[in-house]
Amino acid sequence: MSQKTALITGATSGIGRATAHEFAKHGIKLILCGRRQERLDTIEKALSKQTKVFTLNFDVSDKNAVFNAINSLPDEFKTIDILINNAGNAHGLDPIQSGNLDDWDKMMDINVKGLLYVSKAIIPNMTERKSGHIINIGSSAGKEVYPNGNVYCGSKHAVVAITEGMRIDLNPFGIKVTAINPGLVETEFSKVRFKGDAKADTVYTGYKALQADDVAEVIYFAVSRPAHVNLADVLMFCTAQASSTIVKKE
Ligand code: NDP
Ligand code: 8X3
Repeated sequence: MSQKTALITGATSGIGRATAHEFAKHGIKLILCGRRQERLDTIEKALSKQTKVFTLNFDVSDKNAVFNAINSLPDEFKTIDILINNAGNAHGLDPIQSGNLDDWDKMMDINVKGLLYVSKAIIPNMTERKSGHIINIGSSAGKEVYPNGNVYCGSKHAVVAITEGMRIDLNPFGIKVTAINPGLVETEFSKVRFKGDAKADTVYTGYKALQADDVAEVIYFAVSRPAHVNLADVLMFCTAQASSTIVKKE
């Protein structure tokens, strides 16, 4: 693949960080985004040995911050070939009747509206060039609702629907749009969901969950297909997982 430029949101941890490493191995130029500056600095330092790296610190749910950050890109990084809309998290795991409004706002603002803002800032350059690949990180929770997952599952169902809508609308421009939907992946996801509670430690015990690298490899596979091939939608589980609620534990 000739040298392309990818922008990855949520590159400071988990799937996004693993994808940055995977892309760097293949010489893809990187724009790495997140809110934790020290982590952006560390990853930039590590990956700059392999490829050109630029970092952007912004909150995807802050509309103005998104547009200011993307408009501030230096010329060398302005042409984005690959957009990985990955930033997101679950906040809480509560029945709908006792769910927390702030948690709901965060999930909708980050997982859904944040993905839209970043896409809106980047798509015009892709349509102008009639080229590009957008990968949205959905979830098995975007395919199947599980108990107490209500709003997180709703946000990921929205990601899957928006991905389909993007694929239809961007079809005349030859832009590829892909949804990668993992099941349980051992990242900081549960630490965020349970806000530091010890419950997070039990989520990935008793079986081998997907690792962030496993997902990153599939993302690279998707972006490295020939021009006429688009992986539209991928659902991936660890072997122990059969559905959102069925996980074979030791
Ligand atoms: P992590 O918590 O490890 O990483 C989340 C990333 O998102 C971090 O880099 C974080 O960076 C960034 N992020 C969170 N909120 C914001 C925000 N408001 N603005 C900008 N960046 C933000 O989780 P994962 O790697 O697991 O999650 C990545 C994606 O994968 C999410 O969309 C998640 O829903 C999805 N997913 C996760 C699964 C899992 O089981 N782990 C399974 C299926 C899908 P920072 O804090 O520096 O801003
Ligand atoms: C993350 C996987 O099962 O916690 O999207 O919803 S799950």
